[in-house]
Amino acid sequence: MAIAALTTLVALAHIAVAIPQTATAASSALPTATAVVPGLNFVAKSAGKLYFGTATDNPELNDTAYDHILDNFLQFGAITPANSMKWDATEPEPYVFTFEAGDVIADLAHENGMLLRGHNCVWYNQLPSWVTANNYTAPELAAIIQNRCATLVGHYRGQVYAWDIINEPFNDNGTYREDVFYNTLGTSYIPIALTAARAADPNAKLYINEYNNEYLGPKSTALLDLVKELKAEGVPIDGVGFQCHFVVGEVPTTMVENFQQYAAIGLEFAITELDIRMPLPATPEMLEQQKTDYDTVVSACMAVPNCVGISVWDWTDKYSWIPSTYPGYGEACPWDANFVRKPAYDGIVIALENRTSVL
Ligand code: 9MR
Repeated sequence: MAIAALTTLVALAHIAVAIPQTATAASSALPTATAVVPGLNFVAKSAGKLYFGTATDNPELNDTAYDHILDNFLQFGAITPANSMKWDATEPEPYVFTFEAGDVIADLAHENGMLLRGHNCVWYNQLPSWVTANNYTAPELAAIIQNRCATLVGHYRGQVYAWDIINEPFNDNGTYREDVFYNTLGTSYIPIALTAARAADPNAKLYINEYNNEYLGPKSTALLDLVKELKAEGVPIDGVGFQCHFVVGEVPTTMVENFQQYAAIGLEFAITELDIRMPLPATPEMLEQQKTDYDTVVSACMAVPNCVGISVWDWTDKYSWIPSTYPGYGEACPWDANFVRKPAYDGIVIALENRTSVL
């Protein structure tokens, strides 16, 4: 970071410290956060991590109260577009690319001095129908993947810290997901995508991003084996993403041991999509458990130096994907729908501060 930017950060931090947090919408009896810190990214960076970040999405940016918090580098040092760099958003027709919405997020990251996490290049979901409907041959689909990764990653060359090049390639039992890519090309689609991405932006870290790989089990083993194989074959791969979409009270217990296996092969990794949902309505007890659970997950990242950063899958319940996907569940984020910090916020701070002598 440039010295000027760091000086500004420290100056802002002191201002922020001087102003105690007030809960603006504490009309309910539910507990709120009490930590008085400059922000999550500030604390994460002070603890030696590269960033504390968040996903965001273009429609949310019309909400000025939302923007006010999102744009605060003391809170968030990395941004991931939740939807606007996906295949359906960026290549709606074969070999025709649209980057307007993705550019808005890239510009936002740049203007705020935040890192950008690219998400994503190859995924079975949010695929435009042309990819699956045309019965492409293996050489045709290989060319489509190669061109997509080259064009997408090339468009954002120099702007992205890390790209989720491959998203969710495995089933929970450790077998490969039988999507159009695997069914047409076997596992060869993975090196095709990674190699094209490396050529398109040699400085971007290339990640494989997964869920249910956070704990010891067949899915994590399969991913670890894949990464070892890619490295042995000289295929570019820099990192693994652990999404961490969890349920309150059900956070896995083998995260640290699992993470250490990835560190042992020299890989960096990140918590890429953290949220911890609960059955609604929220109770003080569940919010307390959620605080413990956020602490547990962030502590697992703190315990292994190769864990470079943590991103939440949006910071506020107002825009969380959970209620529409898991009816009856919600309240998964560290800020509530009124932008009031929840006990979960304290859980994150406690985890980050336990390892630092700076603050
Ligand atoms: O947050 C995204 C949501 O707005 C979309 O409707 C959803 C559709 O697939 O994708 C969400 O993001 C997903 C991410 O890209 C990959 N991991 C799981 C995330 C939550 O579904």
